Amino acid sequence: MQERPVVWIDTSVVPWAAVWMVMALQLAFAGCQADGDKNQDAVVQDTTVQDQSAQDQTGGDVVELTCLQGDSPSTQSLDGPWHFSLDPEMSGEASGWSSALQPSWPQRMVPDCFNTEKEDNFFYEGRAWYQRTFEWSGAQEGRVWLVFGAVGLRGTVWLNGQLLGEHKFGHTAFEFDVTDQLKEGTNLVSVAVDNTILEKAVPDKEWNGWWNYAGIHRSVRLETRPELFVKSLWMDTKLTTGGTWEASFVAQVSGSNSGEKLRLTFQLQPLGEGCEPFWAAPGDVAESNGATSFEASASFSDVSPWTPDSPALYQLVATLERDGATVHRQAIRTGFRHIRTEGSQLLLNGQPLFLKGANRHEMHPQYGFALPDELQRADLEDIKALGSNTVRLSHYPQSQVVYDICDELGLIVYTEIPAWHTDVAVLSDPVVEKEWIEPQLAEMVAQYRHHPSVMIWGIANEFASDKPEGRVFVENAVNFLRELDDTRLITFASDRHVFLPHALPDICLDLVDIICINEYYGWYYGSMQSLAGVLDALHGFHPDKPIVVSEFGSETIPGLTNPAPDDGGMDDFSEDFQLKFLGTHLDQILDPSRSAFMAGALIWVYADFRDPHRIDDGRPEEYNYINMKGLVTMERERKRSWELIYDYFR
Ligand code: ADA
Repeated sequence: MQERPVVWIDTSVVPWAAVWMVMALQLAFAGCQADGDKNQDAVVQDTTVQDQSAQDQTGGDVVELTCLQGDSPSTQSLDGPWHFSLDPEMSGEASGWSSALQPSWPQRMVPDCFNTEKEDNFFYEGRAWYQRTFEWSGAQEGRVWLVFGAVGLRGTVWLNGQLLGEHKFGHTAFEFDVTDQLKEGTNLVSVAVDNTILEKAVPDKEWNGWWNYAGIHRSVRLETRPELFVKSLWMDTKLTTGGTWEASFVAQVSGSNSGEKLRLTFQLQPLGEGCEPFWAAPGDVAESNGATSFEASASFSDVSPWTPDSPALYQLVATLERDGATVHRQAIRTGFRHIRTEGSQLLLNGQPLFLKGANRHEMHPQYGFALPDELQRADLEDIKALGSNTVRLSHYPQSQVVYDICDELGLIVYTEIPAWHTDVAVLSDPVVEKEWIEPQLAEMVAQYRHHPSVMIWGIANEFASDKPEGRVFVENAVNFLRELDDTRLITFASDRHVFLPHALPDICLDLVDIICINEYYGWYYGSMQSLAGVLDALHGFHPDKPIVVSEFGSETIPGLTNPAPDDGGMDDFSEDFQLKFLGTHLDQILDPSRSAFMAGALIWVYADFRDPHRIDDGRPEEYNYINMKGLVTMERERKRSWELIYDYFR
């Protein structure tokens, strides 16, 4: 994207009402301190904002808007060639790889997953190293941050031989203040990546739900920011019964401030042409656990709501001033929307809502997790083209660009942490709670709460929610999450329903806002016709909760036919069986007799993906290690079921 010069107009000089605000992209972060604290995690909000170049006050041309993609005047990308080596002996540190460049190593292009092809490390589990040098001019105002979009499963980072720290979660961003470690001239950054699956962690040894891709799989960059900057910014909105919108604004400030007078102004404006601010207010200082934040609230009556059919976006700007001078300006795109339940009804902006869509892994056979933006967009546009209004980003937080695109397209997002089949003894362990569950929930909320499309937080996927330890986990996780954000729905995807209609094993469903069940009646168990009784019985156990079928699907080899698929049996890989399976399930879910409590149908899964436990289940060998329940293949070729879903969803 052609970078545009950003022209600043200081609002303290020109009456700001006449001023077109110029937006520069600033990434908002809270940094990992450079003290090498191994468990110190960054909390990052990576925003993409519109560059609203100033309109010439003499009535000159109105500059068209461009959307900056992660670049800011002070960004230096570190994407591209990095030296790479496996480290199966775990001897890299002892061999000095953290502090000395190994120029003989081959290079790989970052963002990268190093184990995507069968001939290279496909099954590798262990440590690997990426290294590169970069030049630093030395000139900088403020602090310099080294930012990673994501490293999976875990990453440890050194700069010029100094340990910066470790980030233990594979699908969220993290960063380090490296101002004091940088040197003028050539610098060496070294990253040890580790995809060893751990016993007491999230995910744990029970995890085998998708390929254990590993690498520096999202962008790396240096960011220069003021000493004091707005690290996160968001707007929460509620629709009153009177039809007005009550909005609350929060801007969290990071960095050192020796007591000077700070002032922060919030400003709201439409996106696109004529984006004149229509509201502004000073923030009130609120100190919360040591961090300085500014808050404001206001009511609006003539704004356009964000809905899947009309995802109206606005620009929220926070201008931070110290002693009267502007020190930092942060901007995000936001929207007016309100998600809530009323008994067994799900409501969006006061209107009944039925979530229709698919689950989507951020995976591709060629790129692993490191999909280029155009492929991210292609997936989401195809899901939207189905007639979907929702996407469940299974089973981990995905790249920021995915949520940006959902904001734009009008796809409601259900996003979750990767607690997939995690042993309930692990989930209910207080150490795991503090080291793995709460930090991942906190990073997910901090980094994604500013997106209007995000409406549902998921705390886990298929665990022993029929056991007391499962209830301990859910209670703690829901309470922790609610403290961070009480404006969104909280849930988990349950598979403890299979004994319905006679009994409901799950003992945790009363703790969440909506009930989500992953069900495969007619594939793994039972008959596809038995879903109706299950849904009615589940409603009988929890009459006050909306019910969503968060997963349903069957393995399907494109082109395989069966003229007479029966009602069950997980050995029928034909497209005809998938058509019958999906159609039968949707007929029962969408039956008008259930419209008072059925609130969603999310197909498992949008695209086929690599899955280590798909083997020896009757499939032809060439389809080993592929979860084929997709509506499209791994290469995104549509199966016949795509049209079927299009007809149902339209
Ligand atoms: C579970 C799980 C999914 C996938 C699915 C399947 O519901 O949540 O990740 O593994 O089963 O394909 O069987």
